[in-house]
Amino acid sequence: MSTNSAKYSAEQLEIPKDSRLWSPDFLFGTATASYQIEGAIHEDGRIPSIWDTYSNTPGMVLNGDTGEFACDHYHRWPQDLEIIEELGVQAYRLSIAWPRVMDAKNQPNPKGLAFYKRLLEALKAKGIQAYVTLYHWDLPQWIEDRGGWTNREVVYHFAEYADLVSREFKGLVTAWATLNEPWCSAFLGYAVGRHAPGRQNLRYATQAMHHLLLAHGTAVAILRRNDPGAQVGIVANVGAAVAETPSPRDQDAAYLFEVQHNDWVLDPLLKGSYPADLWRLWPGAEPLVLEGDLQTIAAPLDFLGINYYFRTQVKSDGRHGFIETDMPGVERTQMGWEVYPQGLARLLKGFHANYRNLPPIYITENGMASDDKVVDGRVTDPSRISFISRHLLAVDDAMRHGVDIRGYFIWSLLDNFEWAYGYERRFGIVHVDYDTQARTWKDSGRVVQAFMKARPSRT
Ligand code: IFM
Repeated sequence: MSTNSAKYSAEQLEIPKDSRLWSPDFLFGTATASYQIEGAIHEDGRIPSIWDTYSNTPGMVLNGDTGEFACDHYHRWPQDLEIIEELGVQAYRLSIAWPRVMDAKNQPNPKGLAFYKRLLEALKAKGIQAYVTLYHWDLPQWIEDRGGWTNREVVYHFAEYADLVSREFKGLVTAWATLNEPWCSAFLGYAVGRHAPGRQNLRYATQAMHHLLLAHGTAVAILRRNDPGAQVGIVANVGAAVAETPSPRDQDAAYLFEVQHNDWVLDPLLKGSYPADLWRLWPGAEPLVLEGDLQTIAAPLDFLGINYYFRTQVKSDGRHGFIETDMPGVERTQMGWEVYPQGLARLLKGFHANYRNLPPIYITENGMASDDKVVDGRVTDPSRISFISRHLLAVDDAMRHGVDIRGYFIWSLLDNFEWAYGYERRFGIVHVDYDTQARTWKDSGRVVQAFMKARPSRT
């Protein structure tokens, strides 16, 4: 039995009283993704995804972990939704597993669709808004066998998928995000092979990015047509860089890092062109772009989701690129990532200044991993409370400088399958014991709950 008598209060987040974060119009939520939590990979007609293949390939994922069981959310979702309700946040960001809702001929799988229908209806009944991502990295393996994101044909398959789910779930979704973090899908998946499908060719990566963005733009029109009451957007991960020295070459290296991580995705979406400096970094790696593609990609958005985690120090590689360098002594998370909330504020202000048509922003992911343990029914995670607090202050800072930010989602609701790092890295505000599937609230979850309780409710 727990002897946890700790007290939690909203003040622990140290949000100034005049901050918009206190307003009930500012949306708070928490986020997950299908492959990271669902498990049940062989049930109800789900077909294999690239992450099943990748994680079952020896040496690809730490400790040989796979998403086979994960948090068993496929069976335990009612309990998990109760946790979200108890947390008191207004929104839940989840993703649909394409290989669960369509078969290997890209035809509907009624059982898979029924799972998400039940879940979305239960969220609605609880008054929790659903922010739904179509693609959070679990590409059906049969599509990868035909070239995956490097084959333009994937755009048509994705369009069919977007059409199906937006017809099926019309009216249950507040906001659709087409893709989560296309940079990771393209660069980590196709250039460096640290994510599924584990390919290693820069030219594949740039072509994959082009098809990801084209699939996004194509889906935007479909989602709007099928579910006109929902918002439509996309989620991008962004990175902040700092140069190791003030030398012009190192400064340029830091600039190129951000071109590669941020502008590669945001420029086509918001300006309708790829950043010219990307080809200075990667000469000759331009994708094949057909007439009209960039116009499709730059379809107007209702919102832009921004995921931010850390800053990276770089220096010139002596040629036309950059290399990452160590920053001894800085505060880091269990991932080894630097804790640097100022980077989030700087990037948001920069996007606001650089993109004329920047849509309203949601911070769709922010959070940290720590090696959390349950001791006497309690998980003490002061570093996560401080992390969330400082990043909320960065959001507040950006809003005070005119950036239109509408909400903030904590990554993640639960500890889960952290891709190449398996189950060792714990991002949840709720702890998961993978042997028993017991959920234990961490102190951070309780503090967020206290903050939500202390906010005035909308009248
Ligand atoms: O767990 C991931 C998530 O799937 C995508 N954004 C980053 C998180 C932490 O690495």
